[in-house]
Amino acid sequence: MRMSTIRLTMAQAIARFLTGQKTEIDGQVMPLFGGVWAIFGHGNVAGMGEALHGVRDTLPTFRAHNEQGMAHAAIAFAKASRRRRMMACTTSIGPGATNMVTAAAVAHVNRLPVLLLPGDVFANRKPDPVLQQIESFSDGTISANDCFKPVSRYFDRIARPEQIIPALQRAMAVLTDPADCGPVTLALCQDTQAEAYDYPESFFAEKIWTLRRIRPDEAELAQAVDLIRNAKKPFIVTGGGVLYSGAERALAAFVERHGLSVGETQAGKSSLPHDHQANLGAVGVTGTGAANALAEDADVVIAVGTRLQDFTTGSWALFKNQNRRIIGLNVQAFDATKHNALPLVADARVGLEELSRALGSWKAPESWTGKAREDKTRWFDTAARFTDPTNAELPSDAQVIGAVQRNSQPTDVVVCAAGGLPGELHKLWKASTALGYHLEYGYSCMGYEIAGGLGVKMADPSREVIVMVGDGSYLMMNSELATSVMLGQKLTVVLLDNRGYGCINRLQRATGGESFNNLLQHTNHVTLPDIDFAAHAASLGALAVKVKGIGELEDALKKARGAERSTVIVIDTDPLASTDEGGHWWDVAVPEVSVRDQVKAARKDYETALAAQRVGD
Ligand SMILES: Cc1ncc(C[n+]2csc(CCOP(=O)(O)OP(=O)(O)O)c2C)c(N)n1
Ligand SMILES: [Mg+2]
Repeated sequence: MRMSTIRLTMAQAIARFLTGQKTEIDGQVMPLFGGVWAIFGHGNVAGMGEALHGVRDTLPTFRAHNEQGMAHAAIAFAKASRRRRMMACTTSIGPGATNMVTAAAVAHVNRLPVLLLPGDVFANRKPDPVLQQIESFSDGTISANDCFKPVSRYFDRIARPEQIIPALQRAMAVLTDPADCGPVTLALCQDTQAEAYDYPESFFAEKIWTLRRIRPDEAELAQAVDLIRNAKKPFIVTGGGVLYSGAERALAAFVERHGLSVGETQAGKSSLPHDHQANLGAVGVTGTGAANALAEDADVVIAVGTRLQDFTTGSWALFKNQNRRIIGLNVQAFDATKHNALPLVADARVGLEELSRALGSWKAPESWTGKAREDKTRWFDTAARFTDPTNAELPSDAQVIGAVQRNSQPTDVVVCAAGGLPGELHKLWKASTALGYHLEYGYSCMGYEIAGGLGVKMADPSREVIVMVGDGSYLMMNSELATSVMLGQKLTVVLLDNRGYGCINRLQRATGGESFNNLLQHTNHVTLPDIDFAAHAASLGALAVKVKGIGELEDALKKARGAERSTVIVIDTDPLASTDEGGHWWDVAVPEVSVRDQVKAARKDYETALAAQRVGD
């Protein structure tokens, strides 16, 4: 019997294949791909453009203004969907494609799924060099899209239409695998997109993807249980993997039953409500005094679903107890074995449930648990000093955060990525519900904020999305604000204008440097910029207002909540203030020789601090 086939172009085959991919969430089957972001040009308009038009009723196409921005939106959509839904992005060849490389790195670092479909040069090479084609003098297989290779979990170049069959199957394997999850790039040669092939019908059959929950290995589980049972000072670090696994309830049950306390990474924040007694808040460089006090002393650190990046580990100087061991509960062995950790390779939810079953009625010592609770109460009092209302003309970031918090609902989502705000939010923001705190702090990519906020809103339009962004990040990328207005996806953007790169200026000072090239006043300039951000935002179609002080900010936030359209609230802030309670040393290399005395002094302090850094254990 002959296999039944359908004759399609390669691009039509991709579009059709994507419509067949489904996901099951809470018993409900829905499209796995929430849509395709597209900016057309040569290299995708004729091929992918025609194909996407053909499926527009089942797989919507969204037009953005910047390829990096649209990919940020796609990535944020996936993060806010706990990686259970995702989006694809298609670009023209050359600059359209390479504009997306930074976003690919964002998805790579944060382990988030996104399907990138940049156009590529002609497979037949006949018109070479086409407009925007780079030319290697030594390698005929290289195109600009090779830039995606180090920042993709899977990369392929499609030069024949039938190659899309194994390539898409491999793509799906990576996009839906909890351990290998990340960006997939399929570079689509322009002529091949338009070439037809007799594809087997079976290739387009509906496929329902469910979350694969890896169960722990028995020997690893037994070792982990043994270690925890003998712990006197156990401590949990909760990362993004807890949210991607939907393990919040399992985590709460685990800590309640065994009397444990939790410190949250940026990606893991909101996996327990802020007022859960076991939740000590942020841990690490931007951690709370309460979480860091325990982390420093802990003898067993149970690291759940975290990459243990330097902000979490205080550049590996935070966990000071000389006898401490780490248990790496992670779906990915690469993460589970970091720093000589005892690996417990498993899905977070299943791993916590099985650990708990095996631990039985074991509980952490009362004295240790009680200390944590006291530390937490003290920290909340300390934090309030920084977030309480003020009449100051130039409020601090923390005071703005306090105002936003007072005017938010438990289901709101706060979105941020770079600048001084992420550290302040990590320490001070009180997240009540899972996914209510959306920080891109793996790549901390300036420009993610507004575009990311758009993706978060599209993932769950029922939640209010509050984007907090610095003037620097806003200037770097704001164009998807216009897209949010165009799509009717309302955002509230709070823009903190401290007239420059405030956090880097502070870091520069802390490492002995002179204020130089960060705040606008310290730059080479003929005219000191005085940017009217409200006018700028209004020109993109948003509602916009400039407020003076915290009182006016609170009024504007109330108004923004009732608004239908994206609203930008601009407030001038103090570039020098930050929350100096809590926190931990961070390894930033200070020059060994310098003519500046301040640098010499900073170097001395740096060398002292380095002594506490643990190498490999
Ligand atoms: C794309 C990108 N470029 C550079 C950096 C390094 N960087 C981190 S924060 C920052 C300044 C951010 O300025 P702003 O958004 O105004 O926030 P502020 O520091 O003033 O709070 C810079 C340059 C980065 N994270 N991302
Ligand atoms: Mg700034």
